[in-house]
Amino acid sequence: MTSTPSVPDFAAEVEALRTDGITGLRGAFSREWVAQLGEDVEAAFAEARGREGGAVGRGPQRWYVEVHPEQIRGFLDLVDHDWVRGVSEAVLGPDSEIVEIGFDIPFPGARDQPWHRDFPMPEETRVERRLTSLAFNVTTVDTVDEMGPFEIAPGTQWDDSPTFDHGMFPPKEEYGRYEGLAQRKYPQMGDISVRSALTIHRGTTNRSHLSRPVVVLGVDAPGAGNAEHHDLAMTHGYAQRLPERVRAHLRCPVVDELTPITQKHTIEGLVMG
Ligand SMILES: O=C(O)CCC(=O)C(=O)O
Repeated sequence: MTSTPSVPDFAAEVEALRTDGITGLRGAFSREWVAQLGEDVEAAFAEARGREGGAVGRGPQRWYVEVHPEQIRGFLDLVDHDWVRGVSEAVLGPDSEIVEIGFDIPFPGARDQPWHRDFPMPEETRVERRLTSLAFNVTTVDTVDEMGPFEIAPGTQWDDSPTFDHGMFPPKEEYGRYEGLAQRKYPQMGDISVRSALTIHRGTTNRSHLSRPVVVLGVDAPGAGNAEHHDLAMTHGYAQRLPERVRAHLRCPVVDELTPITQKHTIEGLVMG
């Protein structure tokens, strides 16, 4: 009898992403690691708010900021985590590309967003039912209901209708169906989730006195084309310090000096709330 070596194949995650369009891993990082991530997010937010175009509005009291990998001390730990690497490879293939690192930050007073996906459905998904990108999320706080959790409607990554405004916003008449499907997520410090950015979702009303930052890592299959909406770059020194297995997935410019990012990935329908 031969025994099969137990190499994780991430089949459960692949299946969950095809069915629900979201899954997660509890306790992937220590609370200390997440606290440091939270510090880097706060510093990047303060820097981005201090200049024109540094943070993009995603509704009242809610912003999105894209950063460079070296602004996040835990970037290497995150992208080199076995689960992040394994799920990326299982869904997107061996040549996946890291195209985005940033964060959403809803503050007290943030309201329910319109239901949306983060970009229109690509042809590969519509025609071949193939997911060509993933969004990994890491909360920097323990989520409680008052903070206005992230809400997602499982299975809706495949929804395809010409009635979607800009290919991203389902019509208000459909809200009842999304509300019927909706699951509120309460990730705790250390948890990671992964979703298709096509799965219809929204941030909800923050009634607490705390912000609820969430880091977003965007990974594409070759040719998916999301890199053109982002401005990731790294310095020569940083690139040299990365292990080759990670550098191979970062095809961004390598520069002498980083230029602060002016946000490109504006979701017009979310700006005014
Ligand atoms: O509140 C969240 O966790 C996500 C917000 C969001 O989907 C967005 O700003 O596009």
